[in-house]
Amino acid sequence: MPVLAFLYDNPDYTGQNLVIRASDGDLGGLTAAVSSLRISGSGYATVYDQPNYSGASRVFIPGSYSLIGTAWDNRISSIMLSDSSLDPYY
Ligand SMILES: [Ca+2]
Repeated sequence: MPVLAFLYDNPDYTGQNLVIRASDGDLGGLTAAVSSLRISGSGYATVYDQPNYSGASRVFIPGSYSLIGTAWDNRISSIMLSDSSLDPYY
């Protein structure tokens, strides 16, 4: 299955949300607002704290993540999806 990302404005996968089916360099109203996310499918997502895949980055493998209390709460500004079964850490 292709990798998908579900981004949420609020904790616990609530609030304004976006389904990301392809890499997106500008999250619009969710820019610097994402507080929880889910990644599904085969692959991984790389998030960036600046638009257009720039700035600091972090990789998320499939799973559910709360960003509250982490350095990435309200910080994601763009996201790149990678369809791959390869582990991004190797
Ligand atoms: Ca938020």
